[in-house]
Amino acid sequence: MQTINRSSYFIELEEKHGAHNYHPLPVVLESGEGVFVWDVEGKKYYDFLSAYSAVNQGHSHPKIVEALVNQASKLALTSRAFHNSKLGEYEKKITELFGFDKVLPMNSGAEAVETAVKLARKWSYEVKGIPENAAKIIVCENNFHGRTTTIVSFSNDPDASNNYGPFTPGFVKIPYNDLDALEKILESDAKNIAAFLVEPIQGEAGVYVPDAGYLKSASELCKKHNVLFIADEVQTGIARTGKLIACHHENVQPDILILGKALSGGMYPVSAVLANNEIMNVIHPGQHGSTFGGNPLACAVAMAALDVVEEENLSERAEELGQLFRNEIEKIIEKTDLITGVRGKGLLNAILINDTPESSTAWNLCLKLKENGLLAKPTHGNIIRLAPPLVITEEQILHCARIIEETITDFKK
Ligand code: IF1
Repeated sequence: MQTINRSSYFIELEEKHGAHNYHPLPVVLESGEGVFVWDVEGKKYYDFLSAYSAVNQGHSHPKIVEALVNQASKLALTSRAFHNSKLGEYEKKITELFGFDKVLPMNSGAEAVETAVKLARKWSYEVKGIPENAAKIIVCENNFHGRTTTIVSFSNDPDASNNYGPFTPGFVKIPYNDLDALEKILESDAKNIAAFLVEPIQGEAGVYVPDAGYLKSASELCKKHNVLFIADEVQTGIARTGKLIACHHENVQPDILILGKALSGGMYPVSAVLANNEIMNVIHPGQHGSTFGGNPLACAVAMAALDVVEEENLSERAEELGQLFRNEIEKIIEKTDLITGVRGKGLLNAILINDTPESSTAWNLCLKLKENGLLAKPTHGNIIRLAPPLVITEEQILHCARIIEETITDFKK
């Protein structure tokens, strides 16, 4: 096959045989290592999306690949009808690392969010004493927690929810980063409120970092009103923002912690819900689970992925290199009117493009970045998320800043 046609060959196959539920950048990736990916023509790119922060440890990290291959060649799946020799070791490791009594292992992030919703509701009826079916969960405007019917029931993004009704009741939306709104609803209706579900940074909404102290004050308000504080750290967790979880920037320990994505280093779907016994012990045998949840392969991969976070000091790296990256982008902003700002924490950042969300400017800039060897994708029109694997080096950060600067300098709207 002629190399020039390989990309179009693979894209046409997806177009013809696959559901059109995505609009990918026109690039077909075939291999990856660390911060780099290669397309089917052999072109090399810096990956500045990291599969939406699932590949924090870098593509195909040798330690994680080895754990995957070794376990897969021994025992991949038993179902929870039987015990297995990896689950208990994994549960001990993850509960001690994140500081909780227990973990409920699932697979996708959305499954973990659904698990947290069910757990909070069940706790609110059986421990807090809310009348059955009366429990409410507070969520934030512009949230993204996954794509199941219940989760999109509390989304205000029409693309996520249109024509997927009827929706699951029992959710109340308040503005993000608004303590007054949270206090007001808690003071008026705490007796019927099970939990407050929040992203420590709103990723999909455009990497919105809340005011300093927001998470701390919100968790204190919840404690005051006997309402569970649930942190969805699927995207912000696992060292991405410069701490093991973003809540640790404010010394907040959530009542329920939701993890996913980089919990496996992007090697295998692994998610988790962590909580202490008062909450987790409301679940009894047969009341929740999934075929693959806690399978030995997932456990072996996740243990290796967590080892890499610790052994390679990924939290500290994200903190230092994220600051360096934002400083470099700020210098670029001084020289161009195409970018109006940069925001983020650790190595979860985004640049704001000086055009309307409806414009194709951000998309066209990403196409030019692709030509120059850097892959990124807009979120919500005029915002481009920039989130490389946390194994990136200082030299590579500086190189990427130069690629971004050159692309912007040459860019014509
Ligand atoms: C896609 C977005 C990001 C998440 C948070 C739960 C989940 C996600 C905070 C669900 C998943 C993914 C979904 C993925 C793209 C990506 C995404 F653009 F969709 F919104 F990151 F911002 N909580 N986010 O960010 O986890 O079920 O996907 O494992 O749907 O294309 P999941």
